[in-house]
Amino acid sequence: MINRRQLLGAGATAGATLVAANAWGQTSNMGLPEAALMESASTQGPLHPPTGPDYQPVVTLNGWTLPFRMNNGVKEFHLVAEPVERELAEGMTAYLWGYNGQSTGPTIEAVEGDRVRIFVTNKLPEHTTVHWHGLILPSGMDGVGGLSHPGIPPGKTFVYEFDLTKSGTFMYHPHADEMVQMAMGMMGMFIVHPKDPTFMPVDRDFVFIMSAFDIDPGTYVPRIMTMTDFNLWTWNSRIFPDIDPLVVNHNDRVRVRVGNLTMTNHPIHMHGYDFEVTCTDGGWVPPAARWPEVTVDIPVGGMRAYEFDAVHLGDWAIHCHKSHHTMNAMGHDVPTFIGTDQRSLTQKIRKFQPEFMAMGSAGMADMGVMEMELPDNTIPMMTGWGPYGPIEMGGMFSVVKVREGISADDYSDPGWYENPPGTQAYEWTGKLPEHAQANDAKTQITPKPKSNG
Ligand SMILES: [Cu+2]
Repeated sequence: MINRRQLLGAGATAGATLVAANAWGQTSNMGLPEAALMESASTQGPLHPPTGPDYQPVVTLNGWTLPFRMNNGVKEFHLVAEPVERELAEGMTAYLWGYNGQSTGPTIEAVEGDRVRIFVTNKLPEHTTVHWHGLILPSGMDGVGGLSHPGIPPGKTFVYEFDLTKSGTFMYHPHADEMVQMAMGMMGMFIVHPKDPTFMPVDRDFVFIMSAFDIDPGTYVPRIMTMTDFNLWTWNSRIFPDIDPLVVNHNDRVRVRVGNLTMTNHPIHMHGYDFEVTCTDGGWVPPAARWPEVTVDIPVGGMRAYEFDAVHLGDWAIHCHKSHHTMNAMGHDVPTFIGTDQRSLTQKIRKFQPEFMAMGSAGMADMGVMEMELPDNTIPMMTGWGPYGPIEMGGMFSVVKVREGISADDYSDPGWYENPPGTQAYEWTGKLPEHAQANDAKTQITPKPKSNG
């Protein structure tokens, strides 16, 4: 993390990513707090509070927490709304709007009972506001442009100030030219920790927010008018295979908080465990009102937090269960070829284009294996390699990695899980029962037409 003055002084060197959390503590003047800036799209470790009541800080997947400073008992933050360049995955960068150098914006963390003062500087070419989704606050602080207060003009700074009356998981986003500004990636999470540190403690607390973009392969700017046909489904403006894993120590109590500011719901499914929803953006769910789940549907404009005890070692997939949301940009006009014989067509096309390869006759898994030529600035629709071959995923997919001996603040990737002997599926090479033997080497995928008469 670096502040702007240090960034300019350092000649904007890449790699100068972690300075500044306590630089603010030293800035004890009454002026505008320095706006911290993040250069990197990789997950930053938890930011333990330098002052005030202690709490277990959250870890934002492929994100970071905004530092604060104390000023006469008020927690001060500085958000800068501005155009950013965000690496969605290695090989694909998007020109988005965000906060403090990234989209999505930094996570804000504070404690129930805190008074917060949040400076918002607008470096966008049009007005903006910040709405504090789910927080209980005075009407004039609610951030609805034209209703709560005038929009923040370009180049101006507004101040929001309110008491945090309840703990929980909230979000922030513009409520001014909302369709454009949210389609461009402006959003972030707002975590209010309970005042009582013994209330529902966890060892690991992950946070991410879901957003969707429509960016044609080879281009950089999202189509802002898209209503439903998005082609990039992101967690914290990041897509598989470059969403970081959720690294967990064996037997940790784990909370995962997921916000949804896309325009459709996302059923988030986690393998290897059952879990309970313990919090919504409305507040904590009392124990008697919880039930077991393995998939939790996150509604549009909503948040769900769920918890589990990490008793099962392994590499466990976590993903949206809408299968188009675990794909990267693709042509939606690709016809279905399953069961068709493309051989004669291939011969004809190869007269004009010798490298032509027909795809899709037996499904689309070949897309995950082949290195097709792609335009600049896009990544394949199905991609990612695991220890046993192509994972054939994209978009909203990651892996929960539960291991022995991970130390408290370590979130670095431990590599792939080694399955103990005798606990992995394997090829059967013995004799098959009669009815399971194929009568032809070629598997039949379409029924033979019945003869008439
Ligand atoms: Cu989804």
